[in-house]
Amino acid sequence: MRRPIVIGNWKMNGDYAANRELLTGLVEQWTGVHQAEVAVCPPFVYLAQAAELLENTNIGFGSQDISKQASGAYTGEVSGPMLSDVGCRYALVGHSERREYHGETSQLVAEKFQAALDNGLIPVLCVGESLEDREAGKTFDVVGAQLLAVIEHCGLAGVAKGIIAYEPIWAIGTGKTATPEMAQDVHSYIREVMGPEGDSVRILYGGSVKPDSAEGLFGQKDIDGALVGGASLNADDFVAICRAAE
Ligand code: G2H
Repeated sequence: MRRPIVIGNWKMNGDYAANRELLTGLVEQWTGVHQAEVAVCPPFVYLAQAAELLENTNIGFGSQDISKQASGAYTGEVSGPMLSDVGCRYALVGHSERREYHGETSQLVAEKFQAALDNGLIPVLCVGESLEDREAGKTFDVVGAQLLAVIEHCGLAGVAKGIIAYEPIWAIGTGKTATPEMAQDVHSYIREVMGPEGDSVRILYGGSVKPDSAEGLFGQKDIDGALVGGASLNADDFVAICRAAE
């Protein structure tokens, strides 16, 4: 039995006032006992604010990235020990925006995944193909290679301690969502690559998930929740997606 989970990826958005409004709105609407696990990933500088506003609630929080190093002369980096110290439960690794705009390779992503595990964080590994890859029929090759790099570095058992997010790049922030069937095909492939460990690992879909597309996606047997960008910046929309996951 895999517990559904919905994670909001705020990307580089927010400020103290807007975050307060968003987080207090979420807390108000997500009280009580829920089947779905819910978390948000604000920018690093607002993690402490999230820690304060989410204290003693059933909403967790995590980071959007993590350094592969634990400490030292790495200007601008934020380490696993720091993220644990501030109360993070999750760390996103290998988001396509990190791979594309910051040159992150699958090897570096694998090291970041391990750094998260080493610090008691749940890594959320993002994988996904570009439109060009999809049109060339290379979706499984690309997603498989991204996943295998982490399996080789952290082992199947290591990867199974994390969460996998399938995010087709062509669906990110574009308003184009993969159809539930398209997403299901890739989720089922990911589970197959994971072998016996695949039964328990949670696989999220990400890419323009909105309240009206969530239900169809969550109806698929291998889709265990969502990594939500744009729609996670609005409390009503985000909560509607969380409810659809239950
Ligand atoms: C994909 C997703 C969140 P959005 O990047 O990781 O963003 O829902 O805005 O496409």
